[in-house]
Amino acid sequence: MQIEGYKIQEYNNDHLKHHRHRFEFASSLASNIESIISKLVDFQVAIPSWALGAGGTRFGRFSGGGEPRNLEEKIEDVGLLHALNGSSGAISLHIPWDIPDDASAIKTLAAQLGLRFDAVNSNTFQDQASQPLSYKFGSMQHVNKEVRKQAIDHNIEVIKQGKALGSESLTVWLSDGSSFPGQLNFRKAFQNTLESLQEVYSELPSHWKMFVEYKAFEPNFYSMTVGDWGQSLLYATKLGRQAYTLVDLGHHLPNANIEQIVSLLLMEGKLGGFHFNDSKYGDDDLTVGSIKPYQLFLIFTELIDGMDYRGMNHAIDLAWMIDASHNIKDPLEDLLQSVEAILIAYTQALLVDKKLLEEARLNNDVVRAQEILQDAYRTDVRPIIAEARLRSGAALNPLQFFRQIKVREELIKDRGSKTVATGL
Ligand code: LRH
Ligand code: MN
Repeated sequence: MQIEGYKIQEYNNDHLKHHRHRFEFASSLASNIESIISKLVDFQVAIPSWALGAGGTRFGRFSGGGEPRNLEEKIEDVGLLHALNGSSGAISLHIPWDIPDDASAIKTLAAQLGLRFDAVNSNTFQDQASQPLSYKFGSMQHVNKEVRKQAIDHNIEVIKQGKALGSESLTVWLSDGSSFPGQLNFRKAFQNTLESLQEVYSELPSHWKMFVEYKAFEPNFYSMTVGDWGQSLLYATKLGRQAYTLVDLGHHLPNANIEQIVSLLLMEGKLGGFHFNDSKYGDDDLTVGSIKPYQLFLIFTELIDGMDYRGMNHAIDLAWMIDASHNIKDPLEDLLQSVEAILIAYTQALLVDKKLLEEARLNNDVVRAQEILQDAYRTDVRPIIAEARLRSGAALNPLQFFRQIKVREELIKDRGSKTVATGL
């Protein structure tokens, strides 16, 4: 399903007067409104190919119908999101869930929809039917060299797939670890994993990045072999300049100070990117900003501070990706809400008066520092984001327009109510 540009224009025209009124006020709150809007227009979030259908848990999966049946339809759905919000201009594929039959045809289709390919993801956390050796006891950490070689070969194959699509980065998330004390020699598991990652790293094209994604627990529940930011940083540092850590917001132990982790990883020049989502307990993969929007704002304040400290380009020097699972919401509506929450946190953080904040810190004026932060956080920046969308030809309110033109109903008519997308 494609949305004609003129339909979006018509919708925007019907809502222009109301928007102008709200934008006029919002823009009066920011001294640097034009630079904020151009940053928003450039800021693109990658959509995970594995989250375009309903997600589930071991207890159940409830499909809403009209799910993409193949990679082409997944790319069409991301194209639809991008037409609606102008900020979803990339897709992140998971191999083997999304192996293209014809990479150049897929690349052309994506380009026609204004999409590029962000990081490709390997998968050594499931046994594929054709796979000779099992990953039951891990992949790159495995005591058996043949299993490690199988995982290495898979990651090298994923790089090959990515190159054919124009991707320039590989995300390695390893489910490796142990579930019982005594099960694993932690040192050997680390050394096997590092040695295996080094073999994959040596196959990276010179301009590619490798993202080492850490996770505190699940599917192992005693130790994870890439269990926290420190371990991921150790791997990325030992691997070399093309290796970085990847921060999935749901992969931390309760109450971890993620904004401090982000600040230090940026300081070290070893932060590669994000998997945005939200959670209350574990790796819940909920809608971004739906549970802890203030934490997301604080993370973006550290991101902007750290990226400006290093002279990094906000739009392209980090990988902005969503990694969520839609158990009860419409996947496309959930993704529209997530992209909006990311842009809101980014815009609020851009409103923080960094000079005044630093002054308050130097005077140990804790109250003033909090007031400066929360003044920005308590600013309704949605009209500013809507203005950025208006200027990039997208819909003033993507979710409202998505429902108004009955996208899900159309997709169910086209694809049926029982289709199931590959993914989690
Ligand atoms: C692991 C993870 C990883 C993906 C998977 C779909 O929890 O976050 O990024 O490979 O989800
Ligand atoms: Mn992730």
